[in-house]
Amino acid sequence: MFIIRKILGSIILFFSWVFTPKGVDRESEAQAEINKQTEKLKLYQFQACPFCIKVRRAMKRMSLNIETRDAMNNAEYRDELGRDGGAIKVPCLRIEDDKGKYTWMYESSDIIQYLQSQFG
Ligand SMILES: N[C@@H](CCC(=O)N[C@@H](CS)C(=O)NCC(=O)O)C(=O)O
Repeated sequence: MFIIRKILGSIILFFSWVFTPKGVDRESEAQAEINKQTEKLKLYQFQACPFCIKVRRAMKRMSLNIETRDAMNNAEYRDELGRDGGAIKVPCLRIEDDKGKYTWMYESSDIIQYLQSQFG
């Protein structure tokens, strides 16, 4: 089972790489402003998870530079996700508000909808 998942994950990653979406082009000032806003966002994810790939492709289409955190191989990020997010399930977007409070958003479709509402 592990091997099959590994192979399927690699195939999905390969096709996602071949068909990498083109990002939106912005004026450098507008992009810099968006980069500043996306510093408050962190995407907890697994590299070959199809739902995470879906979110990363949406980020690419919107040219969002959001830090990704590997919750499979990095024990610190995995612990944070389980402890503070509530479940070790990916993708999960950690959103920091102006007061430094975090909201943990699960579900790929909800994350994409949120990003589109903010930056789309
Ligand atoms: N409906 C969820 C599915 C997410 C999902 O199943 N993620 C898997 C990795 S591909 C996961 O985190 N599995 C661990 C678990 O459910 O405990 C979404 O669209 O985000």
